[in-house]
Amino acid sequence: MKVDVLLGLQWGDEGKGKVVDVLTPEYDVITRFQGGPNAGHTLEFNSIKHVLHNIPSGIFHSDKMNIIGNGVVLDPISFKEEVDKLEAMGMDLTRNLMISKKAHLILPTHRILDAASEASKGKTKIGSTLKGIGPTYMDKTGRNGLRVGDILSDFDRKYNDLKKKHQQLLTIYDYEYNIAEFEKGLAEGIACLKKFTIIDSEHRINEYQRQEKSVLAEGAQGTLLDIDFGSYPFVTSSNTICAGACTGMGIAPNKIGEVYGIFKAYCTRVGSGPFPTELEDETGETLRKAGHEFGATTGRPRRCGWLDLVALKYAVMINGVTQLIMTKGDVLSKFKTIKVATAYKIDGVETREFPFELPGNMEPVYTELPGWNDDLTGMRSENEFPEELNSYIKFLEAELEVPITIVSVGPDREQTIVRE
Ligand code: 2SA
Ligand code: GDP
Ligand code: MG
Repeated sequence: MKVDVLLGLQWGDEGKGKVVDVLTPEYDVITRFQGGPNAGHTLEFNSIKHVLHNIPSGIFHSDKMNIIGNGVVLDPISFKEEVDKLEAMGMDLTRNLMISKKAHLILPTHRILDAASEASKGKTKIGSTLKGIGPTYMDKTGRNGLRVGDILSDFDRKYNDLKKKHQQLLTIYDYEYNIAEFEKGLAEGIACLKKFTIIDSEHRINEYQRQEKSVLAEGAQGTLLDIDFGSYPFVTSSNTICAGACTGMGIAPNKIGEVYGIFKAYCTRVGSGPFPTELEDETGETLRKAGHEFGATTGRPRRCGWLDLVALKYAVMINGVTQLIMTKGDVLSKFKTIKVATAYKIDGVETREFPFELPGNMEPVYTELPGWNDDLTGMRSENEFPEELNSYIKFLEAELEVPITIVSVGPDREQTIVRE
């Protein structure tokens, strides 16, 4: 059985957590393959909202196995906080969560390096979540990092050696920090990690395949934040695209099955960097309010804008998307007409190809479509969809050449419609 992948096609926060939770009953195993506690994946059921950062969104289904893969960067302190919260609700995570030995550890000094680097950049900062993601992946590719498997022997010595290196690196920054503050909870975090089954996850996942068990891989962030193909340098430090699922789990490309690409019916971005269809006006504010567009990890207001088909087509291409999932169409109910960017105008020349750089003087070329001015949140079947929503969906399917098979009309599990 092949591994299906669900990933974000925009700048993250498309609703991955919600939809992975909804799809989990169809799978045996749910995995995370990249990113770390920068992610905030929200899911809602029985009127309770949960936000996950490190743990796969299949965790609320106690009969399903969840795996944190080798491509993930894991902060023992943040991980323990998340485990504590879930265990306080009566869950026993040690039964259905396993962790790869090869996942890299985010250490307190990685978080300090992240903060120092961002502070040194001033106005040109990336707008990182300050979770230590960049410095941890730098240590991974620089071949200095510590991995989860390292906690099993002589961890204190390894940690202190790397900490010394980091302290030397920090001297290049004019940045004051109190290391003891950042280290609070580290020992407890490491002890918490040790409660879990730490595995050679690539062997386990391939073994699941041989046993015909189904696996769903859950992406974090989004394609436009990918380290290779996103709006560099305003990106995260991992491969958020489908290929990242192969390297982040040890799965061969020919083992990938469905690629679910998830997108919002409009666009958001949190952090710095270009955003061609951004609306820095009342319309953007209306979207932010109606869509509750605030960072699920940091609480930062998300920048909002119209749907960008140039970027979305690029994301569909890079990921080989086989099925599209559209979320938050309900948020657009506020609008009489809805705009969609179908091209960019750069120096007077129109292009439909996502360019190397997104220059400040570029203008999106919009197509305007009629809005639906109808509350979608109570709808449970596509037969109830207003004609204008059907037209919007048809327009997107024709442009993207991939079917939209799931439409989400609210944050709750129940507010999910599978199209026939
Ligand atoms: P980092 O921390 O080094 O990965 O930041 C680099 C850029 O990646 C962006 N990024 C995100 N964008 C959207 N959502 C993310 N998760 C949180 C959420 C974000 C939050 O679910 O809302 O709470 O602010 C996420 N994580 C990283 C980040 O904004 C930088 O632009
Ligand atoms: P993720 O990072 O992709 O998992 O997304 P986030 O959890 O960061 O952000 C998505 C937000 O939209 C969360 O607050 C979800 O509860 C919410 N959400 C998901 N799908 C829908 C939807 O179809 N409609 C509305 N109104 N909210 C949604
Ligand atoms: Mg999020």
